Amino acid sequence: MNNNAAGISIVAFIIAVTASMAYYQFVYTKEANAKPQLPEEVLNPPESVKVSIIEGSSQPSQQKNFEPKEVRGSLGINNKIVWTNVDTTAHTVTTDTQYSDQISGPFNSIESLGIIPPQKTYEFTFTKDGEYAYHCEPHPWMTGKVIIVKSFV
Ligand SMILES: [Cu+2]
Repeated sequence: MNNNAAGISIVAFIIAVTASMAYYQFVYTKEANAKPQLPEEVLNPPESVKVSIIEGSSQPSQQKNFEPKEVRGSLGINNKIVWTNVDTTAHTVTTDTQYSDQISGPFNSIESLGIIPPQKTYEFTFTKDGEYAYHCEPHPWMTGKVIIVKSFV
């Protein structure tokens, strides 16, 4: 091997190493960061907040439907919301904004269990703070909001 060929192969080697490091940084670390590492108490909060879908909710004249209309939860404490359908009609809990949680997936009962039959519950764990407006798909006058805040413990 003459000096020229040796020089070219060293350059080729350096390019190959640089390319694989760039690949590692871009592709591998991007994938590793895709699913965030979250505290166990955020993934499985010790408490939950309860919302009732009250009797008569399928009637537009019933002003109360999701009760309470607005609920608040703290990350790591009670960022899980449980809706119980105590009406005699099936309902849904469906995001107004196509919101999909980084861990729990789409905020929409239709995605996980379909409609919520009478006496059944739907639960959703929000792993990020924010305001989440929702409604009932068959009865769009039924609206509610979940507010999730960071806990400062
Ligand atoms: Cu409904």
